[in-house]
Amino acid sequence: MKNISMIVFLMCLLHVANVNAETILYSSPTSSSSLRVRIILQYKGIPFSVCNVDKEEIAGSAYKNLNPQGKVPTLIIDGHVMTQTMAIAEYLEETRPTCSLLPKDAILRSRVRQICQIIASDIQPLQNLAIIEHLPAEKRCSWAKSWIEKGLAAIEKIVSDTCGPYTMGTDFTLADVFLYPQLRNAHLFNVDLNKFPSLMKIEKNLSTHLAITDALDD
Ligand SMILES: N[C@@H](CCC(=O)N[C@@H](CS)C(=O)NCC(=O)O)C(=O)O
Repeated sequence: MKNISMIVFLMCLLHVANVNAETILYSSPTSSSSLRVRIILQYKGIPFSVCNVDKEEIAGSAYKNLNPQGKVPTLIIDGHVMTQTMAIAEYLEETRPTCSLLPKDAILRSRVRQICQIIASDIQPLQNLAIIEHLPAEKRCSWAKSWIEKGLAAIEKIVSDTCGPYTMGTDFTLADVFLYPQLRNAHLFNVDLNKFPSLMKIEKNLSTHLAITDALDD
């Protein structure tokens, strides 16, 4: 792992010198939020290196200098430190518009953001391990499963009139980027995806998408 204190020091120097630096993603192999950013970086062909941080490192003060919330992912790019996957996704979309992940149509763009928000704001936080650890052990799985099912049921309805191979038809979008990692978590918590036929079909297509297979290997 790269030394986090050293990275923070270098970031300060680079910020002062306004110099572009290596792109580094602080990530965790089990984190669905980290996987979202790995997929985007792969899809847009942005070279990056991954620093996997474990639970203790995430909670440590050196890492919190990078990410004050003590969460993954954290992206270091263009000499800046970025956190929160939606903010990172929007920044990458604005600064690297080729291989766009947002539809040109405003309504579809709003649908994409709707799905991303359902996942990032209303599903993932409620099944984040750091949160469910506050529940008695025997209740954790059913709690996470129930919130994932509620969120996926809404997304299944939303995509009913747009879905093709992917959530918005033939184009791979941020909605797919956010959906795939969430479906991976759904499996972990024994959610029966047969209840969501569109999402099952989309997941099958996403599982062979190069950006996703490469991101899973990072
Ligand atoms: N809304 C944040 C969520 C980040 C998040 O919850 N990350 C999880 C892993 S998927 C984490 O770091 N959990 C550790 C903790 O919450 O202490 C984002 O989109 O980046």
